[in-house]
Amino acid sequence: MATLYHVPTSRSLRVLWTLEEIGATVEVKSLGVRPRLQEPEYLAINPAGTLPALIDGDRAIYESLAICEYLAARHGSDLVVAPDEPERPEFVQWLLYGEATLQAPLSAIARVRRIRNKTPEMQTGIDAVLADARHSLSMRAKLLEQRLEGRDFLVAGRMTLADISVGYPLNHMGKPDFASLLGPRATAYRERLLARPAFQRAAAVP
Ligand SMILES: N[C@@H](CCC(=O)N[C@@H](CS)C(=O)NCC(=O)O)C(=O)O
Repeated sequence: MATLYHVPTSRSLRVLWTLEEIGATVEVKSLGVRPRLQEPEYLAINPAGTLPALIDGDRAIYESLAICEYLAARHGSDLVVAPDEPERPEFVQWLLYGEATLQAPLSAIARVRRIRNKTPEMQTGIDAVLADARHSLSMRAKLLEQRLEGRDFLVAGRMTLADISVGYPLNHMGKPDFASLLGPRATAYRERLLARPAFQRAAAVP
């Protein structure tokens, strides 16, 4: 059985959510909340020190969405939009949007906030970087708002990995400073995704 390296609220949540949606399981190794970059044991699994990682026999996969795709495709799940379906290009676009476009400024904000308290002398510069990332996030969220007009899901008229991809950053946008950047459709979409029993079960994994 494949092994998933997991930390609650990290991107391994996407993988657990995928597994819950398709009713499949893997062995889950939870690493707690300590920084992985300093743990030689985990660096032997993934030299980059990032989460998640999936080990399946001789195969190691380190990108959360690649892991989701691998597991969903292996189970023949329709969470994957197949190459011969009309909305396959949109599927790939929204799959990548969730990580590369929407999550990127959120990760930048989290990273800069972590160093802010340690470097008070850099306060002005740091505030400028945060404001820039927040502006970027608000612009990027507009694309999502537009896409959701007349749609419950992002592509193919059904729940797919694209929704799981985008659902991950949306989950982190619940606090008022981020929630105010989402339009009404994205807000309702976020609530629908997070209310799914599969998401709830995945988020409860310690
Ligand atoms: N694009 C990668 C990003 C992986 C990533 O940056 N994961 C974060 C946790 S969500 C991480 O491990 N950061 C380094 C650390 O916390 O030590 C993916 O989707 O898996």
